[in-house]
Amino acid sequence: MKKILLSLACTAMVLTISAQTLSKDERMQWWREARFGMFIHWGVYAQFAGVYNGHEQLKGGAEWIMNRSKIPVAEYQAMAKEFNPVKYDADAWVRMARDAGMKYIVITSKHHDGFAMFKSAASKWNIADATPYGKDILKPLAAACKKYGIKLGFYYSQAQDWNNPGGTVIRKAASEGWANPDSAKIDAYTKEHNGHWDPAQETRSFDAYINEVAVPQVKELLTNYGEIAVLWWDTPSDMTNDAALKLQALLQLQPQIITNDRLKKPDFPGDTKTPEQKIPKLSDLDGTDWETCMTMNGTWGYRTSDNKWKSTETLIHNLCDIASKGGNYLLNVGPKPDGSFPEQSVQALKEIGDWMKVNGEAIYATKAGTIEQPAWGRCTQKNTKAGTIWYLSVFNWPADGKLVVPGVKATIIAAKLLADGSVLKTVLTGTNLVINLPQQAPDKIASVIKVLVKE
Ligand code: JFZ
Repeated sequence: MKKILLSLACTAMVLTISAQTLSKDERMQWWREARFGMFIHWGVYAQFAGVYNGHEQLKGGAEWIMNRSKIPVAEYQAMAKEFNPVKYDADAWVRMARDAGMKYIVITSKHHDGFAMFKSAASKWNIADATPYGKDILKPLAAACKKYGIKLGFYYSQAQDWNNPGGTVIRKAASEGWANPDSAKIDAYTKEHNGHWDPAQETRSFDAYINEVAVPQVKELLTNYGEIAVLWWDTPSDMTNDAALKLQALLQLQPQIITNDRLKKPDFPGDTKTPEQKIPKLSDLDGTDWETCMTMNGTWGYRTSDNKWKSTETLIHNLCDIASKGGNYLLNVGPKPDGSFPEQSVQALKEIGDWMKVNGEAIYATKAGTIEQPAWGRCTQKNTKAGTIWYLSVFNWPADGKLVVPGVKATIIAAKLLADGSVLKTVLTGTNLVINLPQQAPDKIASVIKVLVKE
């Protein structure tokens, strides 16, 4: 008996010690090498798809429709009865991410509408209990991620919750939803009620919401789905220190987990900064790990009318730009209510994947390039035993066949085209390196030149 107790105590000690001894660098290693991930925004809002009672949502992402359009709680919850994503195929989703060259997925386990995409004992407002689909979405996703070696992260809206009473609301004008004739009246009400527009949202205190919904749900998320790589908090509106401390303490359930900077500002910086819809300028960077999240069109959640799709060229150039500054790219997909990805997203993912298969070496496990923002493209680099490798991603292939790399203070050992390994002639004059290129760019979006140098 004593022996068993002793060995139990030892195991517990080893577990605690290993949790404590995971340094930030150790936790961040896979993430810093990954460089590219998939964001997924999916929930009951997909069923609205940007339209409430025939009114197109006027402003904001489609996942905000309940707040923008001031949809009453009962009406919004009735929509869950229509949510039946029979085409949901977690295995296919993860394969699409993997084939695009993405190394991790972050999915909205609960967005601001408070709808849990998992079976939850803390609130009936969840996919298993409130929809005809009746099944946990995250379970098969976790299994598929494990199968394909893709890391899985959960987005969780910890403060804003428009359906579970006691959650907070970022107040928006009713007229931003649609031309509701009652907008002025609604706005007067939300002003008096800390943003809430329906009395059903206020039948519990914020502290009680944290204790009865957020804490138990985050516990569920960190207990029932195996290893969780990322906890992606969002919109810490009216967060309290008490709530943030309680939620943060739960992260001990997953000692290797990485968190972002949106739990509560400024005292809970997390591990990563999260520039949204923009790529930071070099002068904005301070050495903190960062990840740009971005939509492929203009909305996070699915919206039928949104056709502002970014070109594959823009998406690949963004990825190169972000890698050249040492950041990660978290690119969003907003699945349809039936569980399929929009065709445009499927196509873009496929095209990015084709590029990554040839050129991924210029992205994964690279660091920011010392050659900053040349006119023709972007640069990353990697240290190897043989020297430093520069990856020059050329967006604008020079018509005269001479690529000029300015400010070079290294010895050039060899230069090659990454696509086919063909050797390129180089001439270094002062600090100007000229690389002689073939007439034709191997890739019309971005062609990578690999240069081995001694710095
Ligand atoms: C938030 C969400 O509200 C949005 O729906 C989406 O999930 C996105 C990834 O994150 O959007 C924000 C959050 C913060 C700011 C703007 C949009 N902000 O601080 O300006």
